[in-house]
Amino acid sequence: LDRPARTAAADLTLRRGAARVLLDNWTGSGTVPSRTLYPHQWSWDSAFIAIGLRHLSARRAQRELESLLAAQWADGRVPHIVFNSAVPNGAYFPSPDFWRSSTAGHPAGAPASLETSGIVQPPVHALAAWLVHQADPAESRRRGFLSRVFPHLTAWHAYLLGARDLGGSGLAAIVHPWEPGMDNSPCWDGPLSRISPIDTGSFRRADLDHGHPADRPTDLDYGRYVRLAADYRDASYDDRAARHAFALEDPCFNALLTVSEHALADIAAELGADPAPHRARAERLTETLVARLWDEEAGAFLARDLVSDELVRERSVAGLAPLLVPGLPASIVDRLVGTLDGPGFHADATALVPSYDLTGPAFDRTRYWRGPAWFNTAWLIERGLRTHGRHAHADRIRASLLETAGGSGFAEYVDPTTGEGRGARSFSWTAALTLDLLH
Ligand code: 9YW
Repeated sequence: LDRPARTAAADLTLRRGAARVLLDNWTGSGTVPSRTLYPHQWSWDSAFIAIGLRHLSARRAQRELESLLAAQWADGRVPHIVFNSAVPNGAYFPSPDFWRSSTAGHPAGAPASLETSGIVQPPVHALAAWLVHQADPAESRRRGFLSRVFPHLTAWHAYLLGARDLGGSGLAAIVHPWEPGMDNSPCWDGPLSRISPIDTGSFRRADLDHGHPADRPTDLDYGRYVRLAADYRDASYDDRAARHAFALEDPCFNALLTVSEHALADIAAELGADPAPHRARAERLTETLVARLWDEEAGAFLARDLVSDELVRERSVAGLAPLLVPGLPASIVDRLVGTLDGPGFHADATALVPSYDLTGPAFDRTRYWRGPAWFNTAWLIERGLRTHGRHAHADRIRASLLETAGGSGFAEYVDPTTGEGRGARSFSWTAALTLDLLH
């Protein structure tokens, strides 16, 4: 990975290319992850997109987060998809007529004026809001950005640590494989095997119009995803009434919640409010994350299955993401860095981190979250390494991310065994996080 330093001209070309993707994927109030595959607004995509967009237009980055938070439900949940009503129903499955958010009249209180999904994605939003503010504090204060988003963000975290603390441990649980943002990760294979799939003839997979079947989740996966989502919907998205046959504490989801809670403390201080409760909560989350999900033998954090109350013995990039957490014990940081450098996660062809253990039984170099390396997780690990002063290691990931993003036309993800781009191109978070690392 000893490559010549990048030139200023190469950086300029890359910056222009990334900006082009974000301009093309902007809809007027938010950004689609991909014009073809994902033509609506996705929750954690928007947070990553705002983090890059702030370098082009702080105002547009603010609007990205504001439009997402405008779809927040009364119970505090931020939906994983906000549907664009101008896009035909068949362009993405499951569509609004599946989720029925605006018509259900359920206790969770979805907005009546727009259509959303009923599940969530990882809480990167407070971190994104704080970074967006910092890009242009004067513009942020002029628009009252932080004071407007702060109540939404605190309600979001209260939902996750209230209704979604299904294990009663102080961590948030995910109730669907789409919620951690890594839908077909091998970590869910065991817990999902208990779910009887809905007949795949009863719905049409729009994703296969754009993605290659070998790169995408299988029909069996989809049958189970649809079953779980339909059951949750039929329980009116009420976390107390729902049976939740699939419920896990995911390390990446909870690490992002912890980092975002630290961001809420920073935001509170900026607004003249008391940061202490947020700081204390972030510290409690850190301790609980370690106590519940750290596994010394694996050298990684593992997901905890709340149905069996056992750790899922599969290593994925989600278990390395807690490197982001500032207060992590030094011995755990050392172990995580060792795991990143070891045979499971060190790929010769790219410094981007594979989504799943290269030596694991389910490793598949092309199938979505079962091996391919993703740009958003590379950005998280890069940031985590810097958080703990591992700058040389972070520099290698940064260089690889920039080179691969530009060389692949801002691909959705990368084959870690060849470094080749796969999936959709002109993918928004790839472009956004490229811009962020160029700054
Ligand atoms: C889906 C939009 C989303 C990402 C997820 C990724 C995929 C599948 O696409 O989700 O249909 O929602 O797994 O992380 O947010 O880019």
